[in-house]
Amino acid sequence: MTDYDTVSADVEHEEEIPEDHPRYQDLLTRHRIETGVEKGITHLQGMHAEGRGSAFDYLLGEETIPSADAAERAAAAHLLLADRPVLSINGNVAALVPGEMVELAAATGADLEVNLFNRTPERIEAIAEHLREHGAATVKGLEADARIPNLDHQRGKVDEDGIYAADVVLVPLEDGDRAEALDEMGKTEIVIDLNPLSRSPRVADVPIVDNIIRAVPNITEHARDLADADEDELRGIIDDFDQERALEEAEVRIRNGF
Ligand code: PTJ
Repeated sequence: MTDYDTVSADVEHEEEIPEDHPRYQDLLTRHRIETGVEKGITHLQGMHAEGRGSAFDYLLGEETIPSADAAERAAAAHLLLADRPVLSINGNVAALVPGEMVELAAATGADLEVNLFNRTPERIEAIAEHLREHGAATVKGLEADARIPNLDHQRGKVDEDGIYAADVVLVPLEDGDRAEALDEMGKTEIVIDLNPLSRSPRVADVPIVDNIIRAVPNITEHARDLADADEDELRGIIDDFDQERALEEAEVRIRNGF
């Protein structure tokens, strides 16, 4: 028996998970989602979503593959060039990377907006408060004074001066219907999703097939690196990025392991 066998799935604090555990990232992710559910931030369905993601991440080797890194650099370029960039936050995102999303917003001048598939006033407020505790000065999504066209009432609720007016939107772990509806609104969409066959990354201008816990800090790092880049350089990075190829490379890696 290794020491790892003594690591329980229901540790109380994430610091108890040994960082050298071979499945450290998976245990950490699972723990954060469970805590999110307990706090009323994450919906129970978020656990199913996490399980699906975890299986794909295992097949990817739990690492950022080169095509995902290129997508993360293109995402940073889009966010820096945008007039009104918005980072969309759901219950899984809030549980997994609250502070990291606040940092990305600061590095790119983006707004944070809570946008839920299973929308209730209690969850919206709990997530907004959680983000504030992690340093967010302003959180959008509470007004909900506009609607995404062609999406049913609850799921289509957005802020008029947030996602509705945004030119570039980062939508991690997104439901396919909403990703399609945002695409139809003409938004430049950046999607983080570990399943390259899912509808959301397939409609995205920039599909990022990577675990959100690696992807978001890496986009921030690229954004900081590109902070002094001029418009031509940023446009060059965007033009060089090939979304079809990124999806294909992720699928090949998942199917073949190389
Ligand atoms: O908080 P709410 O009410 O807005 O609900 C959020 C969930 C995630 C429950 C809802 O949007 C949903 O049901 O999403 P889906 O349709 O299950 O899609 C989630 C996608 O995210 C799946 O394709 C997963 O593979 C992927 N995924 C899950 N965990 C991660 C992930 N991708 C990147 N990083 C992860 N950690």
